[in-house]
Amino acid sequence: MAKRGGGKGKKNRGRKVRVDIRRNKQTRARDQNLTQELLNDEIAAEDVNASERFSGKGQLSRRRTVLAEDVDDQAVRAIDTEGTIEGRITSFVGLNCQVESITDRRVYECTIRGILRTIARDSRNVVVTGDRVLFRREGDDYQGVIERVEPRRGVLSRNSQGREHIIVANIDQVLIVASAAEPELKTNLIDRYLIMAERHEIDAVVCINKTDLVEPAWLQRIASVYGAIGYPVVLTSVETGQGIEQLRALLKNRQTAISGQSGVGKSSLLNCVDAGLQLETSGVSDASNKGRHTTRRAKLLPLQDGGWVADTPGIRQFGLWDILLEEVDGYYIEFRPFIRYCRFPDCSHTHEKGCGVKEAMEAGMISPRRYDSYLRLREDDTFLWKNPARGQG
Ligand SMILES: Nc1nc2c(ncn2[C@@H]2O[C@H](COP(=O)(O)OP(=O)(O)O)[C@@H](O)[C@H]2O)c(=O)[nH]1
Ligand SMILES: [Mg+2]
Ligand SMILES: [Zn+2]
Repeated sequence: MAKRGGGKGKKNRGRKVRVDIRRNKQTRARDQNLTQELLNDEIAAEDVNASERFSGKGQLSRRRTVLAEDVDDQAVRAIDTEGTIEGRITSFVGLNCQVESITDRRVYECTIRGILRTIARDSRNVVVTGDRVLFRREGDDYQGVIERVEPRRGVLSRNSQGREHIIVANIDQVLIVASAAEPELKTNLIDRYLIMAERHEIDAVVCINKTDLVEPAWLQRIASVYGAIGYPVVLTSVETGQGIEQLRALLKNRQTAISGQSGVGKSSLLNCVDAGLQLETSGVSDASNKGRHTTRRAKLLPLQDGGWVADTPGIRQFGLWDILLEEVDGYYIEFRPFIRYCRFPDCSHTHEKGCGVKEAMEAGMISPRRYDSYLRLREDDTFLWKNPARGQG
């Protein structure tokens, strides 16, 4: 980590940062600040000429002082911000990004400053959908170059061949869409999305669509489980219009990632919320794109009333990034108050005697359905990715 420079400088003023220059990508720790890594890499890239970089000389390690500045208490590349525009990445078209200007919502076609690409620790995460960036207008029309990526928060990522792939950044909330029927209601899937949201510390809203196809009392019972835990629940139907107004209010002025199985009605719902979107429905585009590269990239759709929605890939392609088996109990948020009553500190809440979670379930304080979902999750290893860097063998 960077050391703070002398305390004299005012906040957000340039400061000197001493950093290690290292090119060994294998040894990076998970918790290291991404931006700081970017900075480290940038110095390395500036320091090493091209022939060295491609000669495969292996690890390079030395120290150097560079200029950085603080944004939200994170160090970012110091640039001359004069003449730059604040924007938000809404999508990728080939190698170009579409960037929506924050001030006037105009869309610019931007390339990425070469240095940002060269330095990237992981070429897939240089710039991601949802990123806040500073870009400079260049050329005619609405074209520009991205100069800097601001620190990310609320990141959704997945495991792709053992490495983190960020799907979308700066998400305020995840809207988890399920359908009451056709396809049948899969609450275990809702639970998995909830775990993902908890892991990434992003708010979650549960939406159960196609209420017109089922008996209301049955659905109420299931939905109330999530309401009782503390998640907002909205029951919707594109057919009857139920819940659409409520959904529209939930999405307004927020950056929302939409998750859920193909065919549950995500596109139909969004079309109802904002008629300007005109998304393809019938789950056709989801199905035909399965496994294609394009589906990995989320796209931000600006809403007329303010805010954005990001369509994200289905959970089957969505190996959860970096969740350990022994952490899962904490992501079932209603288990948390009871874990401390377990007799064994490493209680798995499956077979142990004196288990606080099981006792709470038996006393009616935890839903048996949620407890069962927890058990099933523990059995399904494929769902969890074991990060070797965190000592899981
Ligand atoms: N009965 C009923 N069908 C719906 C509802 N919402 C969507 N559908 C249908 O479900 C199918 C899949 O919808 P789509 O929006 O493409 O789902 P997506 O794959 O999640 O985007 C389409 O045939 C829709 O007409 C609803 O509320 N009720
Ligand atoms: Mg769709
Ligand atoms: Zn226990």
